[in-house]
Amino acid sequence: MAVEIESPLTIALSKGRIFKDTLPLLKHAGIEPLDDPETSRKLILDTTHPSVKFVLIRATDVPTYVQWGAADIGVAGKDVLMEHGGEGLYEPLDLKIAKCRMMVAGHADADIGARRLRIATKYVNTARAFFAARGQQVEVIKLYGSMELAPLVGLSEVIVDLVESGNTLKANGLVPLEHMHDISSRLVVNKASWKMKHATVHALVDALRDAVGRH
Ligand code: PRT
Ligand code: MG
Repeated sequence: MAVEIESPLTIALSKGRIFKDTLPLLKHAGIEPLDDPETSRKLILDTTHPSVKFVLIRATDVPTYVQWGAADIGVAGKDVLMEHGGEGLYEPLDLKIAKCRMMVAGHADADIGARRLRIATKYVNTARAFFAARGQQVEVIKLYGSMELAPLVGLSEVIVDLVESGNTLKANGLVPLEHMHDISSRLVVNKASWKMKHATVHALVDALRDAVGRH
């Protein structure tokens, strides 16, 4: 089901699991990269389609590139999209890849209902919104990585993080305490591109929807 491309398209992807899992879906739409991003140092990859390019960026930067129109389309985790806020983006398709759960985690005896519960996370907006929705006052501490360390050294009582197998929590003596959100990766489209490149974008969304259904 090769897509008819009438307008040039830039697609923002992050290396690692999102790239790996998006590739077969894009292949179904007739689009394949000409370089392997794991071995190439290029940040812009040509594809089998002369007017389609991939830009390789940090997972958390994907919504920003698409919001500002530096990429027409991108693939980003729902965790990243919730934290970004989704301004300037349409989110037409759940690609059902890179699935995990966003959870509150900590020591098994942590009191998650405590007044002014201290939470360490890179998802500060999402964590604040979650606890505000049930009227619980919390203190949120922004971290950029290795959240599991925070309860071990007393930086926070709990963390908000992504959990897949649970092995990372377990290895650090922590347990999941509460499920917050199911996470998967979504196709996002710049709002102007959605209108100006209507035929091409819609053809690609349709082809990817078809690919998701088959995978
Ligand atoms: O790694 P980098 O700092 O460059 O950025 P990133 O971590 O945002 O990117 P990447 O590629 O690691 O993740 C991209 C997206 O994959 C995330 O935004 C999620 O939507 C999705 N995803 C799915 C995950 C996981 N599963 C996952 N398990 N992202 C991260 N993890 C981490 C989690 O943070 C924790 O440290 O894996 C660990 C837990 O895994 P388990 O299996 O031990 O539970
Ligand atoms: Mg990572």
